[in-house]
Amino acid sequence: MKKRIITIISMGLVLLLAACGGEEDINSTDIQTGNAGNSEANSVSETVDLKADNWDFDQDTYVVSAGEVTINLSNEEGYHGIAVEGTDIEIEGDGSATASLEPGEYTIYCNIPCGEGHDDMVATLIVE
Ligand SMILES: [Cu+2]
Repeated sequence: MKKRIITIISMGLVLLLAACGGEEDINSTDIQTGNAGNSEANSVSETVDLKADNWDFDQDTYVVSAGEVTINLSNEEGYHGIAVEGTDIEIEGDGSATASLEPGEYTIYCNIPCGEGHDDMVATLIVE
């Protein structure tokens, strides 16, 4: 009789341990879900403030991280626009545009014939 009781108790312990193991699996799944959430938070959108005058942009080079990039254009003198070569970004006058950009070097140029210095209105957008 005693041997049977011991066998039943030890089987019960095995079941308890198995149940504990199951809970650990659930916890590790939660941690993985948490990591997935963090990686989404890393893809933060970038903003570039670009100013134009006759006939130049305020910087020769603008640097952003790859992903969602928003460009804000403001005209400080004259009436200019921008287009970023190889992307959907196009702004005429003051405004903003957003595009998802892959790493690389893009040319920013004025897309409005704005006078004698129009051809000089070129800058570089570096996406890292
Ligand atoms: Cu122009």
